Amino acid sequence: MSSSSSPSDRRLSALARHLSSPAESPVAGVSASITSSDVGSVFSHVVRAPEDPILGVTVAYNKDPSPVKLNLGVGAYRTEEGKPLVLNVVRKAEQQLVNDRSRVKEYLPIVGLAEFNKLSAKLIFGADSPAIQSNRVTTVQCLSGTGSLRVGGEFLARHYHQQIIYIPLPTWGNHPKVFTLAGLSVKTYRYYDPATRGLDFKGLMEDLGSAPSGAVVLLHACAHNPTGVDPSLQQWEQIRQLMRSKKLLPFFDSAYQGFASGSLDKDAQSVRIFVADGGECLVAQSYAKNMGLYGERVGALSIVCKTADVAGKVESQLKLVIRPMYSNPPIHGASIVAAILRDRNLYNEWTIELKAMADRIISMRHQLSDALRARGTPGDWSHIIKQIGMFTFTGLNAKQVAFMTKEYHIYMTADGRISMAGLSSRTVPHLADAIHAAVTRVV
Ligand code: PLA
Repeated sequence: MSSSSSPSDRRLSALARHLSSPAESPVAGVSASITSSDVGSVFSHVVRAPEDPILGVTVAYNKDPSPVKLNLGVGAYRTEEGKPLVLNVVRKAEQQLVNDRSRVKEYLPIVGLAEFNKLSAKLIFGADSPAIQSNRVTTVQCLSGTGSLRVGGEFLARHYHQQIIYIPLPTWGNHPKVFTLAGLSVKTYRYYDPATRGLDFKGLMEDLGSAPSGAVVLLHACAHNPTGVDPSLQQWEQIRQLMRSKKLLPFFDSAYQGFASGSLDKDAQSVRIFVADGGECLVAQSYAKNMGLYGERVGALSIVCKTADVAGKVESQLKLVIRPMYSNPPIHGASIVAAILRDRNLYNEWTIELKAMADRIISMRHQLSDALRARGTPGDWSHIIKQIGMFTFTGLNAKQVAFMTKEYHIYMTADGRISMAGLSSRTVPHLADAIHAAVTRVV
């Protein structure tokens, strides 16, 4: 990448590289033969793109007429009855908003709802965070976690000297696309060891240790997606020391605060140890999972800076990223979050509902593990209980996944990830039967 090329040139060439990567095959390429039915359209050269590897699972699921079908693809919480859940506390907050006749639908400022931003920073950094108290943090409301990552990526591409971002291998499938299209150059660091189904800590430290000084490093704050494997606190501390000594810039993706352990504070510890050393970092927060606000698209990007002066200037530039992208964010979801975070009773009620969701997921882990043991399914399945958060990274291969979808109507991503939040006591036996058949019949 030449340093003299303009940001838009860089973006186009990055996009071309991305689209020609073998992982994305069949490729949404640029040439195709024109068939007779296409003649006359200026878009006749457009090639049908493949479905998204995660959201496309839901598309396939919706087309399946089977009564026993089960969607364990996208990470969306379901109740024991298999239904989507709107939290009680969200219903209450929405009622308050509806009842308040003084509320209007005017545009929010470019950076979003001020109170939401303040409370979101407090939630992730802690109520007594010195970084917040000294105004070193700028927080802008964005379109959920994805929008926050994208705005952060675009800001870095414009204003940060090092254009390389390291993402874990594997990671959430959208990460490389978000950052590539933001204009950054994406590289990976080792994270997961399939042999132990645990963290490849040595590989991680080696790869970050040999990263160029100043590189950005994407870290999952907790409940790593898709592996469900997180560093221990001691390992986080070692990662912090290494990253600070090499001047690597941390960019935390916090999409599951409260979902890993059931505790909002515990799940924010990784972020807080980095902020406590006075250094700089970025954090993308999502309320999709922990408040069940998926479709409301509510999240925040915080950038912790060395001084209040720098933070103010950074915020002024974030506005220049956001304004031409979507002008300003939507008001409803952020108002719900602010209503809950500001009110002690609603906040407490939220933490109880959140813990109940986290506990139900943990109970699904135990039920699935017991069901496999009862069937004598070959292999070590202890990782089902050890892994953390919404997903189990089963170790099933793409052929076994395809078999389970075809024969059992169970839908999951091709990498063998299953959303534990989509399971219930009623559906565990069906999944266990399918896994048992897959590992005994498909190699
Ligand atoms: N970061 C990580 C690590 C995620 O897993 C997800 C969502 C996001 C960010 C973005 O979420 P948001 O924009 O909705 O706030 N991952 C889901 C959904 C749950 C998806 O792929 O969009 C998943 O199934 O992996």
